[in-house]
Amino acid sequence: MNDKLALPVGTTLDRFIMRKQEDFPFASGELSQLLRDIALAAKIVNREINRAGLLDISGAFGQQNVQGEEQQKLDVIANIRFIRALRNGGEVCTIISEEEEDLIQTGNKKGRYIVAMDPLDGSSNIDVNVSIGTIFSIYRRCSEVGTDGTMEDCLQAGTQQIAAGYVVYGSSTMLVYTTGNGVNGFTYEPSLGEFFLSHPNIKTPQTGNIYSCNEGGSNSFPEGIKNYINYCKENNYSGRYIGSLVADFHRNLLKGGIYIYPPTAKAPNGKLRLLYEANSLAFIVEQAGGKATNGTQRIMEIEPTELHQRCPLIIGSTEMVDKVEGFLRAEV
Ligand code: AHM
Ligand code: MG
Repeated sequence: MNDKLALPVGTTLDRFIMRKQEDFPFASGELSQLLRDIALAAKIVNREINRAGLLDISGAFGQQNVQGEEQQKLDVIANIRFIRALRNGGEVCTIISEEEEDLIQTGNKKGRYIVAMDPLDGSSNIDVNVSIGTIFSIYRRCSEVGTDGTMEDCLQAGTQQIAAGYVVYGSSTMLVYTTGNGVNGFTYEPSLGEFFLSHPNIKTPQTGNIYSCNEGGSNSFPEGIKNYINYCKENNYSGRYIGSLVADFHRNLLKGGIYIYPPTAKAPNGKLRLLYEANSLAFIVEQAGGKATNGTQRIMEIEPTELHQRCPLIIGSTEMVDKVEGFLRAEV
């Protein structure tokens, strides 16, 4: 990042986005507006989450999402809020959401962007007051402006992302995003209703001593992963697993560590979704100096074939991800 782009801690997200925009005088400003729309939806969802206990709106809604998992009420609310914000903003022609089987046309045929999102990830944690998150990726459409977005627009490889980010609703709420020029994190100040730059130019440590995976499924992990986990134990690493991808990823990004969701007997392609979980976090981790792979291939180079496709995910500090790949290679 050059100095011109460095803004002081405490800068509001709006000002930050505006100042970045000034560095690109020929850009239309639509991406800046889109990022603001996402931040607005995040504030609304944050409010809903904070009210969830009080208003008793958490708990099962009696529907299942496209993966056959029970949808929580807050998932539904977050989905509606994000879609509404993106539709009202006008920059997005088509949305892919974890909560909806088909792509969603916003009706904004002039919109130049596609958004892929998991509006509320970590749904099993909603009822128990544990951190949850929103994950998003932004792509430029390849189809002609003036029409609905197409499946081809939606099935672009992660390398084509022009922005990606997440919101973690935790002990404080943070929005972390990249537009391909480093990663910046903003902390929400609820009494002012603003996100403030708190983590400028995030760089993840090259190595660490935290490993995060659901070891309950380890009997059916690939041998290379089992061996890596043994290696972590032999070296007294810390096992940390919240079961909320955003929260696990965020901790490891700041402290150094690795998150692993391998293929298992229950989930032969892993559990996580390529388009709105793996790719988004892969773009962020790479921008922060880390690495993301499915074991054999860079996540962002996987060519998607389906909207809700899953992939194994090994993501975090570069040296740790390299180590896992080494163990996996030794397996064959
Ligand atoms: P979700 O999108 O249905 O919430 O599932 C994704 C979540 C991730 O946040 C988390 O890392 C993972 O599922 C946990 O899965 P498991 O319970 O199998 O460990
Ligand atoms: Mg999810």
